Amino acid sequence: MLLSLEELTMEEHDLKAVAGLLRRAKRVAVLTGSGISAESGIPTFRGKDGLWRQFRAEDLATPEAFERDPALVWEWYNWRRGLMSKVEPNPGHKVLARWERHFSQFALITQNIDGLHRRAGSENILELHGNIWKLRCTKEDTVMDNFEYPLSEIPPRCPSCRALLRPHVVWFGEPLDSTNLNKAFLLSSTCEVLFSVGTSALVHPAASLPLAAAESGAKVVEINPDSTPLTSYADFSLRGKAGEILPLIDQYLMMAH
Ligand code: BV8
Repeated sequence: MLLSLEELTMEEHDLKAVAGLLRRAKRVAVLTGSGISAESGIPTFRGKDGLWRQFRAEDLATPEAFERDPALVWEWYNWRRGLMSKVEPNPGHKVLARWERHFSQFALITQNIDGLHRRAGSENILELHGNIWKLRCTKEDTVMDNFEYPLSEIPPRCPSCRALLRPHVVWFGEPLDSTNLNKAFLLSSTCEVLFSVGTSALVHPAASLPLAAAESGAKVVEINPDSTPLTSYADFSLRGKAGEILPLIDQYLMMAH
């Protein structure tokens, strides 16, 4: 998409203004959604390629779907694991990993379960919706790492009690871990700048975090090629791809140092 000179100037002005905010900030929070992994090659939920066979995420990422047909749900997660095991973190993930070491207080809060932030070098990550590389016993509630792809058994069973294992993720209709959620709201309400990157801002309660930041007086920066319900609340709405915009902001930020 070619920007006109005027749009480019405006865009550059916003990028420099955001870098200026960051230069003065000590407490920065970032909320990411599936859009930050799009340039790595992972389809977003609501984009044109968000379908799997004829299903939508909302059809499969539910306890009812798992109850009804655990093998089908596991085939979807196994397919997604296959995708995620073949892709790499992109420049957007890598900038956020660097910012974790650059700012004195930096919070990375993600809705994504793909593990790409950790592979990019981020260490302190709040995974609000869990992680596709962890399984949980449906009987004992024990959580175990499992990086195996493809899974040797579908649906996988607990090595100790043989009960069904489920993905250690939060499905629609399931509550988020309250400790994680409370921490995410505290970090969002006490930061000076909050970025909302690659999320359609439709899934709650994560979508309320940027609003909590705005209400607490933080500056909110949205990075998304499209507008979202958050756009009208954001101080800056940078229309573009996370893998391109985050490195540009980072360049302006580093120029001043
Ligand atoms: C709960 C894990 C309560 C699983 C996920 C009506 C109104 C409000 C809320 C509800 C409602 N009806 C139901 C609800 C609640 C529901 C909800 O919000 N539903 C939505 C659909 C309306 N929420 C829940 O059920 C939550 N739990 O509320 O519990 C409760 C309390 C007590 C007791 C019992 C229950 C649980 C929600 C968690 C669901 N799990 N994932 C898995 O992944 O398999 S959500 C799933 O969606 C992913 O985590 C994903 O990250 C997340 C959000 O979607 P996005 O990340 O935003 O992805 P999306 O495709 O939508 O958007 C991508 C964006 O990126 C787009 O804007 C696009 O333009 C942009 N983009 C594209 N390319 C790029 C880009 N941006 C930047 N760069 C690019 N290159």
